[in-house]
Amino acid sequence: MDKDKKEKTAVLLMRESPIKSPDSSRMRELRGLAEAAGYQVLAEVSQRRGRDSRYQIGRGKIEEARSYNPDKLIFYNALSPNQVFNITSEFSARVLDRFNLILEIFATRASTREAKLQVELARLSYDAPQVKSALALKKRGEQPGFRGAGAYEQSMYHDIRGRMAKIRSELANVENMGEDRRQRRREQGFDLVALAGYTNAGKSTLLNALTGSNVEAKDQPFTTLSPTTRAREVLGRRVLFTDTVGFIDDLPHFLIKAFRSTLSEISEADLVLLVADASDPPELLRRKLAASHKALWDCEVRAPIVTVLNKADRLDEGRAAETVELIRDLAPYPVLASAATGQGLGVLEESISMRLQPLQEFHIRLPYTEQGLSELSRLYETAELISVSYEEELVIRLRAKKETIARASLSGARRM
Ligand SMILES: Nc1nc2c(ncn2[C@@H]2O[C@H](COP(=O)(O)OP(=O)(O)OP(=O)(O)O)[C@@H](O)[C@H]2O)c(=O)[nH]1
Ligand SMILES: [Mg+2]
Repeated sequence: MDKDKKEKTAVLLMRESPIKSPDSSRMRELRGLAEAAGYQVLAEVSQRRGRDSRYQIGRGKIEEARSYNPDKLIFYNALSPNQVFNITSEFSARVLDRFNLILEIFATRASTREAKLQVELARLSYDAPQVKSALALKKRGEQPGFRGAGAYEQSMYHDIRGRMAKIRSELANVENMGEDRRQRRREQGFDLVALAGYTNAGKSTLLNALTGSNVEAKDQPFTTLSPTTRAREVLGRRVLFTDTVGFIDDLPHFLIKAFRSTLSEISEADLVLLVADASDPPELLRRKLAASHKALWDCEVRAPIVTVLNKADRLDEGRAAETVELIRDLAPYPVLASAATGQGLGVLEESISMRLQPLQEFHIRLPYTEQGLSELSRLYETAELISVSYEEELVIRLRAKKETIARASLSGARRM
């Protein structure tokens, strides 16, 4: 009604399963997402019932939502192309589901070329099956002898597939560059630690606390889309910490696939810090931890995982101990910490250093030449030298990563 309003408005709708106990945290999360996407939420409408094949939720509930006259109806539940069509045409309402809402947020936050391509790929992966099903509907309704029906969708579908292939190949290049970069960093003696976890858990704040950096951290979902890497020494080890995009419940697999090049910072890390918000109510904390584990599984993480129960400053000692007990099955040895106050960061460092692969001991020779000497000075930087003797050759005992030694062999290092 109000044509002068500046903010987009929305009503949120959620159909809850009648066999599960009601869970208001999901609606609260949807509200957070809607607000992060710039919507003013006019009302929340929910219903416990089985899925309605035509509208997802009951007709009366859609009418109730429409009565607020919002710009958009935003559904928690995923909508099929048919449901979108039915609701749009029968209620003259514009609809979004939670996945589209997440993509809207991602689209506004994407600042790097990589992030933009990933968002576009996710959008196309979502659109492709919709266009395909529109095509199938057209074909079914096609009259015999009437040629050309569905031609528009057909060519659109082709265009989408073509564009997806192009983006995938560009992202594959980015991923290869990432692989090379990780290789170089390991050669330089760094261990790669990824900060992963549910969105808004405090990953960026923790990166800032650990490395004294100044990455944007805000009380809203999906502040971080692109990874940031910062160095810091942890009990004598050179470590690179990488802050990454957050997880959320029910992430479609294709979204994870679209973000593969970014998520490879997690899948290829030497250690993953799984950051969780310990101040969430226990059931919600468990749900978010389970969703994070599923996402780590989807990312094919093989590295050890250290769970950080962040925001411990918000818990008293009793509740902290209770929380640790309640999530024992999901996180056997969590570290209670606060990125905001610095509490627990010393314990976290010990835990990190214990879970990193120990450096291996090597005994190598380098030629006593300018190149050999310059490699030696590099090794002072990138490894722990135990002894060096200057004989006809340089005879060196050291502890290092195997990648560092492989790199040194290019300068003539030989293992003894
Ligand atoms: N009290 C308290 N607040 C914290 C702590 N760590 C983070 N926060 C707050 O939690 C909110 C989210 O922090 P971020 O660091 O942006 O969280 P994130 O995991 O990087 O979130 P996304 O990038 O959006 O996925 C911010 O308002 C932080 O100030 C903590 O240890 N204690
Ligand atoms: Mg962040």
